Amino acid sequence: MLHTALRNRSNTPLLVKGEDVTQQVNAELNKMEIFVEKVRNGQYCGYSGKSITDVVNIGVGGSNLGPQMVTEALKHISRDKIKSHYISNVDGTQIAEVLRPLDPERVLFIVSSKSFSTIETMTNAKTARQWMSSAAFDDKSIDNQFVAVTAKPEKAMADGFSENRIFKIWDWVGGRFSLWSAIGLPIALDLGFDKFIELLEGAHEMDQHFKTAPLEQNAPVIMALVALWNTTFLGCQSQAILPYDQTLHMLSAYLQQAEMESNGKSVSWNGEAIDYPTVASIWGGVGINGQHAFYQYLHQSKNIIPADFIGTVESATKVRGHHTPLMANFFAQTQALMTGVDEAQVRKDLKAKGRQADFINNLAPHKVHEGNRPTNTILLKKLDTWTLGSLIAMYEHKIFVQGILLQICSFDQWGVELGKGLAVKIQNELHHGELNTHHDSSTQHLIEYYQKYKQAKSS
Ligand code: G6Q
Repeated sequence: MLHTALRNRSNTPLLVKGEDVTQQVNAELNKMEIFVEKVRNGQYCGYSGKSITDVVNIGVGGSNLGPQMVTEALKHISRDKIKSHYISNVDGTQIAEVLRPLDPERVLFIVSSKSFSTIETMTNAKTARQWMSSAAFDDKSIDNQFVAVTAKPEKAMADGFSENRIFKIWDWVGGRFSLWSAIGLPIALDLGFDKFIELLEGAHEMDQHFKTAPLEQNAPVIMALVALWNTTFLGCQSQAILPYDQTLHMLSAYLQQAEMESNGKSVSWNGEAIDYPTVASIWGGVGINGQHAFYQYLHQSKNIIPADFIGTVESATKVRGHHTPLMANFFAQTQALMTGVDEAQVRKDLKAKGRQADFINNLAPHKVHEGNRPTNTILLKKLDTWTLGSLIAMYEHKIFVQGILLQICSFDQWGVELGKGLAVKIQNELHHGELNTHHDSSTQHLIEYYQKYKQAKSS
């Protein structure tokens, strides 16, 4: 995978099958820039001649999580010229809720799909089109309000997108590594093209670091080795991502896909079964909220959960009196997880508070924290476009190094195909009210129940 070519800001030529992809990337970036400027300047209008105020990205997985995580993280620098919205779920509730407050005269839809065949995305795109048609009364006039991002332009064209409304990505861009390409169009529309470039520059800087820094100072390499140690050697089965910065509230969801889809494998790149654990399951959430929810488990459960703590020296939004208590918790939690507190100390503290012996005997074992729970601390000066680009790129390279160490292919995702294929067949059955008998009895009965009650409801 060549996602680093998407942010190759030094413009060094990079040949793929004899073609310089840097030129292709730059050409597409130019096309994006012109489009973004037009939309943000109010020159690109909806069917009634009004400027665009809202952008709705329709896409799922890699065509959703990156742009959404980034626009959420950089809300504080968005001047709100354009508001971004995301539709990923085929559950109609999401599209209904997203579209409800929007004005069809001022919305731009981005249909974002590398394959341009993902059923969820195509279904949502069709519904968006119907919503627009019923408002505009003229199907042709709404064309401008739909653009596509895809590696299959011919499919988008067959769906009615003209060439100037198609932004290209390439087969060599993996979905979960694609936010640096035209998949990042919602980011550029939301923040402005110059900010999008800053994001790419931050990532490029990390690419250079990864390429040139000695191994013992190389952040992605160190992160990968620590992860390998914790998971493969110490047997830790999950890993928490705990940002102490509200801007990063979607980071764990983003990394969950990036790490788990890349390295959640059980055969080597030669196709041989492997007998060691690969990547831990990734989860997490904003640190402070976690403290009042699941940190109990981090501190005292029998399972050891390594965690990445990510904080900032300077707050993204200056609200007096908030950053100090936030960061005090940040430092306190990693200290507590590392040092813990033994029974002798617990007893001493209780005694100093004047507690009686019986009380101390009963309570002491419950207050013991074993400590020695591994954490990585990433302390950023400030969360801005550049640092965010660097941070994401660091995790991308960590994933790559981990894949190499584990001898697995980080860039495929066969595990998502089986269920997808079955869903197509079952959707057909549900559609026609039929039931094939090839299912296992559990699935068979569930579908029967669904069909029976659905029919009863509609009769
Ligand atoms: C990412 C995965 C996956 C993919 C989605 C959407 O690496 O392959 O999350 O991005 O399935 O695919 P399309 O972009 O083709 O619709």
